[in-house]
Amino acid sequence: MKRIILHLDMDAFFASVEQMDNPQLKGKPVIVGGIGERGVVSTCSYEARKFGVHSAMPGFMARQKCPDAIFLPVRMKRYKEISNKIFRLLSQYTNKIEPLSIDEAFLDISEHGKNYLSVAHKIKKDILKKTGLTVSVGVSYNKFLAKLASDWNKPDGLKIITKDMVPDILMPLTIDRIYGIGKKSVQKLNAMGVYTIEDLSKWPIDFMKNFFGKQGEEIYNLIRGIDLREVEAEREAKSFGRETTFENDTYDIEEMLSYLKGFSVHVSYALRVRNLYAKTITVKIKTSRFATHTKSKTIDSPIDKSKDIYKEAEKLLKEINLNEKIRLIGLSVSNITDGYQEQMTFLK
Ligand code: TTP
Ligand code: MG
Repeated sequence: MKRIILHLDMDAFFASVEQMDNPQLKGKPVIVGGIGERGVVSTCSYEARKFGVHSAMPGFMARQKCPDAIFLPVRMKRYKEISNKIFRLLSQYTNKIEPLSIDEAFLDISEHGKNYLSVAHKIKKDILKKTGLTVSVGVSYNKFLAKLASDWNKPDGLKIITKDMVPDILMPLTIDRIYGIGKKSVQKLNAMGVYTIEDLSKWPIDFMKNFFGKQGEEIYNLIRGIDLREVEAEREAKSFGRETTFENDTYDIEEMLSYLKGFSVHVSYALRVRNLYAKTITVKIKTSRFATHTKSKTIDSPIDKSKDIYKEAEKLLKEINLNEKIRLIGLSVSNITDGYQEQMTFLK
C-alpha cells in the first residue's frame, strides 16, 4: 500500500477512564452521564452495552435496561487530560495527525513504509502502557476504509483492509455505513430497493450524480474503495497570546503579574489542547504615552505548562524598566513545536 492511513478510536472512552481510575469498576456495567431526570448517556462500558444501553439514550431507559449499572457523572476535564496524553504520544509517530474528536484521530503513517503493522501494534501497546486504556485501530490506504476497519472488531481491535479485500468487505455493507449518506437518503434509497453497497454499485455514475448531486461522484468512488481525502493535520500555529488594556493606567507590578498569571493559563491551555509547546515567551507593555516595549526570551526546552510560562513572563516583566505608568500588558508564546520530537533530540 502506498498511502497508509490509521484510524484510532478509544474503546468506551469515558467509561474506560472511569474504570481505570477506580479499578473496582472494572468488569462492571458502568454508565457515564444519564444522571438526573432528563440526563442522557454519554457512553457506557461494554459490560453495559450487552444490556442494550448506548450513547445518547435517556438515563431512565438505561436504568430500565440495566438496573445494576453504576451511573457516574461526566468528568470532562479528566477525559481531556487523558486525551491530551494520547495525542502527545501519537505525535511521536508522525505529525500527520487529524483529530476528529476527544478519542478519535486519523494518522498518515506512510513515512513508516512497510513497517506499518508494527507501528500500529506499537501504538496500541504504548497507549495501553501509558494510560491503561485500549484503542481500536483500523489500517488501510484511505480514510474511509481505515475508519471502517477500526470499527470492525471493537474493543481492542486491529483490522487491516487491503485493496484485494475491498469488494468482499464493502459489497454486503448497508448503505448507512457510507460516509456522506444521511438518514433521509437511506430511507429514499431503501424505498427504491437499494439496501447494500452492492445494490448501489450497480448504478451508473450519471445516475449517481443525478440522485446525490455534487456528492454523487464521491460516493460512486467511495463504494469502490476510492477516497483521496488527505489526513489534514492542524495547521501549525505561529503564536498564541493575550493582552489587555487596564481600566486605569498603573504602576502596580502586582496587578500586572496577576494579569500575566491569567494569560499564562490561557496560553498554556491553547498549547495543550493542540499538543504543542513553545520556546519563546514575550511580554509586551504599552505605556501611558503609547510607547511599546517588548521583551522576549527563548529557552532550550519547549514548555506548555502555565506555571513555566508564568515563571518566564514574570522574569521578563521585572527586566523591563518601568518608569511610566502602563496602559496595556500582553503575553505571547511563539517558536511553536510539537515538543516531543524536540525533547527527544535533547535526550540523545
Ligand atoms: P465514541 O468513540 O463514539 O464512543 P466510545 O469511545 O464511548 O465507545 P466506542 O468503543 O464505541 O468507540 O465517543 C467518544 C466519547 O465521546 C464517549 O466515550 C463519550 C462521548 N460521547 C458523548 O458524550 N455522547 C455521545 O452521544 C457520543 C456518541 C459520545
Ligand atoms: Mg471511542
